[in-house]
Amino acid sequence: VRLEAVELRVLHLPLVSPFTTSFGTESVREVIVVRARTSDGEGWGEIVTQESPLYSSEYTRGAWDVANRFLVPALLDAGSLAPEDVSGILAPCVGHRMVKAGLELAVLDAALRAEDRSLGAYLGAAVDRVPSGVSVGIQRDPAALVDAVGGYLDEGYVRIKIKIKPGRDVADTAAVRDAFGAIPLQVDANSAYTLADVDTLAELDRFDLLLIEQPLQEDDIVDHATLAARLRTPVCLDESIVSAKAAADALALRAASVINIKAGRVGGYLEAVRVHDLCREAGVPVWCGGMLETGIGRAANAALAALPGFTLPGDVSASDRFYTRDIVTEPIRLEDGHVRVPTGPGIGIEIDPVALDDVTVDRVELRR
Ligand code: OSB
Ligand code: MG
Repeated sequence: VRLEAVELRVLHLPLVSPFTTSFGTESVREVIVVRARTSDGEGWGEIVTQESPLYSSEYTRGAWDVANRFLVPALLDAGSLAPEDVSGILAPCVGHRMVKAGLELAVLDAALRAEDRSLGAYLGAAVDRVPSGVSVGIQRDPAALVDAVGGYLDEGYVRIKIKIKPGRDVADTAAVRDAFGAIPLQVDANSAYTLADVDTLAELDRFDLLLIEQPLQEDDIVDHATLAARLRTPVCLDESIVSAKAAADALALRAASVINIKAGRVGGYLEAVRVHDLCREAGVPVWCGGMLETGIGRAANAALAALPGFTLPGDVSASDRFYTRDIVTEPIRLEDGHVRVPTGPGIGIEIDPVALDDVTVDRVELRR
């Protein structure tokens, strides 16, 4: 496609309830959406950075700056390009993977729409719907957590993930196990522990968890291997897996036996497929993570999660898990514990222009 212009918008989407993790609480999702205008039509992408650099070094205003000053100009200068060219064009800029992922997705959406081909078909989706898990934030106390989890189970979510942090781990997990029995359950620490906490983390072994996600810091690969050897609960990496290379290294070092794949964190859906492929080759299960996406990223995640190596339910929940009003005309819905893989051209969503304008707080258009 020939890229003519790129529109970027910062959105502020109110959350249905505050979302608390070991690194902080979010009440409004600040996110960037990308509209690529090409000679063959337009395409949409989402840059999944958060307002503050707490989960990752990336954050929305930094993403806005690097997109405006470096990454979008590089793409506009390239002239004619295929989606597969985007990562190479952007590679001279170090890092900023979430920004690169959002830009690549917008170009990919435009190109696939022009071909009347769905993202799922392009990526290699093997199923028409994916099982839907939900990520539940830290609540006021374990009783409130049990209430929240019960609500999601009533809605039909097939797997529960609870956020933990030091002091809110064993008791919270025990409360959920006691209340609901043998449900598929996993925990996510978002890097809140160190190797000194191994005894506490080993206490979680008795709960038969599917996995513990990212107990240690992003760059603690060797420490994760040490920890994994001490736990019965499988260790899954999220923050640490920033590329297919990082995934290969983590597997080689036995730092993880499960991997969470997020397209934003690894620099795009094409790199995400490479992570999937190498894990599948190695017999390592993967699942699709989430970043409180709007309908754009949520629909794209459903397509990715439909690849055959995604053998565990992902954090691909319905739009109404986080938002009362999505920016797409058909919000992602939970149906019998599953989310449908879109079949329309490109990502398979249509933007609701009024809903989009209502949550837009900043807008810019860059032209060639
Ligand atoms: O660690 O998986 C995570 C949200 C923001 C940043 C990091 C994470 C999360 C979630 C929510 O757990 C996943 C979702 O979008 O449902
Ligand atoms: Mg995580």
